[in-house]
Amino acid sequence: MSEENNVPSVESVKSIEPFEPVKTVETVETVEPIERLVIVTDCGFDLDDYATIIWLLSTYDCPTLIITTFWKPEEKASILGCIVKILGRTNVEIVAGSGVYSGTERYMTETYPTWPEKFGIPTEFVDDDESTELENDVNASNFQKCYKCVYPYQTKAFKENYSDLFEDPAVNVCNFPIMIDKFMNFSKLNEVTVVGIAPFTNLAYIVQNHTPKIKNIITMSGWHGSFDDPVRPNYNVHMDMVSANIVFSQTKIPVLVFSSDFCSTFKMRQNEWDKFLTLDNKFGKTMLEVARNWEVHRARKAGKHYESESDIVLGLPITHDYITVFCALKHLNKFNTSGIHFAVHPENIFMYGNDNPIVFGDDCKSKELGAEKYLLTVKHKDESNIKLVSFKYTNDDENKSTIDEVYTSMMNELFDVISKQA
Ligand SMILES: [Ca+2]
Repeated sequence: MSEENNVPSVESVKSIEPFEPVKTVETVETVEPIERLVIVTDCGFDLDDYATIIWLLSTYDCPTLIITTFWKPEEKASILGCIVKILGRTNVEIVAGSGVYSGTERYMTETYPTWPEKFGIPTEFVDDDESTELENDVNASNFQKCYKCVYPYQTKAFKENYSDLFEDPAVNVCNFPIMIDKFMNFSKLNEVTVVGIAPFTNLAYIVQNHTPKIKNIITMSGWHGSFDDPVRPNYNVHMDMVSANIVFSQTKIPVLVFSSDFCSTFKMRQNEWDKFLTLDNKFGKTMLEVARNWEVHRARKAGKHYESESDIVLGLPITHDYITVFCALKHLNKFNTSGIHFAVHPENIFMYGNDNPIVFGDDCKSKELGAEKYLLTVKHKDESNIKLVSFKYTNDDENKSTIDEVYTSMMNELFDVISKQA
């Protein structure tokens, strides 16, 4: 990523002044009505972000600003530009935010020592020619080049199916000042609800620059593992822990956090997915192509051999972002929330090596392993503007029928939106 993108150095982010504490702690009781909506997304991999955005755009017709992040955010903005046009929305702006990485493998290993090796190291160093070479090789080994390849496949699917709608690029490569300008203009008159379904880099910047206009933040970025062993913060937190800390350490904006264990409890059933596999309209087929692109990546990770891409069986997709947003906006009263305090230990942000992967105890209380052994702590604190939605504090059996009911309506609503498009 070039200098012009103004990606902040880690040092400059660390030196940002903390927020002044406020006396009155606001809590999230209900998040509707929504006057204005901001969505921060890392779409381009699985179906999850697309499902969330498609549902949001078809459910709320308020002015909306979408900010993309991670690799090639400007082309992701082009994909989303297609979706906005397909859904017939006219009051949606899309801005390419910054990605997380400045492009070095060292940054990744320093900030994320517990990142599982099997996922590969996502970097910027693969050029487009190399990506193209791998495009038709279903059985390419799963190293970092393939990880990055999931995303160009999806661009290709939209470019081929919607050449009339796909603008390349839809917006110029953005930088932080432009993004913040856009955000400030967007939120000038109304308070905004921010949905964060991506790593925190862009979210941290809008929080720092425009706090008064943010009504609340809904984010899929919990704890309690299930993303993988050992127990640890989830992907979105770990991808940019410094920025996550900025969002979670402020005390002015109510934040609703959905934990990984909560999202993992909702499982798609094969019969629900089978219904999606019958989609034969252009939009439905494009979304299935997106799922196939992700499956290529999954197959490579698992070392499965396929004769061709069309032989790949589409497995049940991940829907954690969608569950978060759907439950936050429509079913929050059905689930328990718990106040928490979140803190990154600044001196330990840059942990080297993989020797001490446990970051905190499985009951979410800080574990006295010595400061050098954990990266962050999450503690219970009733009076907090950060509310965690988690099944950790409830009886799973009691929630079973609620979960089934919520999940079924969620998938039906998504299917209806996708299937009725051209
Ligand atoms: Ca996401």
